[in-house]
Amino acid sequence: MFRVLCLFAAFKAGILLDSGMLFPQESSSREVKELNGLWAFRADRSPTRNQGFQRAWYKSRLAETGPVIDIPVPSSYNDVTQDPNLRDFIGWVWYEREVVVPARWISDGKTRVVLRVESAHYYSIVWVNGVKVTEHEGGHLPFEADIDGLLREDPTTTTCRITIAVNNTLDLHTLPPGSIQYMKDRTMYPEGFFVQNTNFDFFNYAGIHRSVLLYTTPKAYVDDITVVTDFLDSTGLVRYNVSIQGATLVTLKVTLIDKDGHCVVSSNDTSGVLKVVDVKLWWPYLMHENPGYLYSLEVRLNAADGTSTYEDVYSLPVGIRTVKVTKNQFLINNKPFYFHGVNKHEDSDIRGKGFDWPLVVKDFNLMKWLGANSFRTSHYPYAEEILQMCDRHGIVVIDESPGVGIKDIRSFENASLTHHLEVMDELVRRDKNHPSVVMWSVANEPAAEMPPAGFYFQMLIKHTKVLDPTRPVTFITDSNYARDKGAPYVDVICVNSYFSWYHDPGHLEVIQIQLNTQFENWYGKYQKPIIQSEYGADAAPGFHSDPPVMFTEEYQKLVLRDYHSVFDQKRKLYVVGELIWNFADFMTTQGVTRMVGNKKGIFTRQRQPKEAAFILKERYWRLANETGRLPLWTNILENQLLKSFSF
Ligand code: GCB
Repeated sequence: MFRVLCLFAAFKAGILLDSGMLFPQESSSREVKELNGLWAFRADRSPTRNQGFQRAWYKSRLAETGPVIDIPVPSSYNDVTQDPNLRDFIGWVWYEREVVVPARWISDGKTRVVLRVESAHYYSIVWVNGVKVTEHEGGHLPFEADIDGLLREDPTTTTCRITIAVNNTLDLHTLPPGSIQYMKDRTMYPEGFFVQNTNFDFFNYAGIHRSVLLYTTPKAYVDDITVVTDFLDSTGLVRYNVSIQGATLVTLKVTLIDKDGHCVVSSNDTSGVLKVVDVKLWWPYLMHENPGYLYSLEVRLNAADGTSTYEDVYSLPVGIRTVKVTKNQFLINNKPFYFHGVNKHEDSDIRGKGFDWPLVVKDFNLMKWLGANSFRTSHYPYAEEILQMCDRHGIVVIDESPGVGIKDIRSFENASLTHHLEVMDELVRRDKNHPSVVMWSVANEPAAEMPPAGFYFQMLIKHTKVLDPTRPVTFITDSNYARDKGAPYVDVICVNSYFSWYHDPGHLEVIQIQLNTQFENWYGKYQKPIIQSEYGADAAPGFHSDPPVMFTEEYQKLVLRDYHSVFDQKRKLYVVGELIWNFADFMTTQGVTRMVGNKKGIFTRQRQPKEAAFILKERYWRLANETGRLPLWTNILENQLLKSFSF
């Protein structure tokens, strides 16, 4: 009973945004039309970047107001042409695509048509047939507009022209923050010269990074579903809440279906608790023989108004699992979970941050090869398709907001905090139902020592816990424990450190002592579980030296080895995870500390292993053997692997 009450408490908190953001899905009542492919494109190169608005480029076909080029969607625009000015462009760019809308979507009067952009970086304005339908701030989360009303204004035309203007400029109150600096000294800089300054270490790729699509629902539809799960002995508990739009008089049927398609339990209420006998829990990869078990929650709605009847069907994948934190453990399904994983970026050659299925699948195969059971979405929310893969494969996720590089005191002002809270609303609204997401990270390495940081993080973390009281919240720190204003409010301490790299470069002999001190200080002060959320060293692939020097593959390996020996002592006490920086090399802005990007990947940007990858692979499989239960096929592989290493 107590557990059920807790589940109810979680629900009362709810989500503050007033509409849902369910992933678009085809069903007997819904259609999806992807608008990916080539779009017409023009960067507004006028000195003010404002010509597109002055001349209303959205009012007619883009090709009629000037030259256009082909740009693929999804993709960053930066690396697909030979034009250095487009790679480094700052300001508004314009995308346009015409689409034929099936006539029945408009003629039947019963269909809702939604235009959805999965992500466009950073600020977007959207027009349909020259009429503004929405705008959105933030580069990593989806936004939508209902457009059927507009389409019905002229039912004779089924072609609709979608224009999206996207601006990548970052200022002190955007997330991530940045600033524009104008260089006015004409003896040194050309007319109109300015730069975008940022305090984060990845290239500010821009454009429409994920799918754009049209989807339909009936006018009366399932707007949102929230599930929170628990279990008691062998009975699973799925507390659900369905919110409906477009009708008040509805009948509803909610059915939980297992992997074999059998109905497990059903209900006719819009909210309640489903009891699942002989529950199959959702387990992480390498913690159980059968990881990532998903049920499906089918919600079937029937509604009627004076003239029409409506039926809507939506199926939500549901993993039944719990997450808890004690003072020195991270528990999944009440069992200690040790994160042995990676930090990633959405980043690859040519595509930049553009979503790409072959890349996603390759990365999952590499993570599984490595024996990684988890990753952090450093430093922004990733595509929802990636979280769906995590749900299915049992890869555990620390889901991070784009709060990276908050270093200027003005970025702690109210305008920033308000936006940061909104971003957390959007993030939790999108990702709340993914069993793979086990913790929210509200920011990475903010200037936690600045006076306003305490209030800022207290607000942010409190707000996130109200949005979702069922998951722990953290923020990632690189500052000294004594200066860190956020630590008192987080559930898990996540620390980044680069001993023998940014501190005492070249001195491997400091790693063990400094890392030991780091852990003892943090745990001594806060008695909370600790994750080493970043550590690593750059290695230019193919660079070798013995004795090792920085930037060689040997040096990277030795840094890992020394960190690992301390992790092995502390993981028996209170360290609950280690995430290497980084899974793969990635692009950064140009600068003297970066040689064609950040080279701390254990894989190259083309996803080939450096020597360090093999060190990590050996370690992660050994950890999995100690802490988890491997699937049958991995035992066979593991035996082969053990034979090839001498411990
Ligand atoms: C960090 C940052 C990450 C950087 C990394 C590095 O602490 O969180 O964004 O890329 O260090 O390699 O410097």
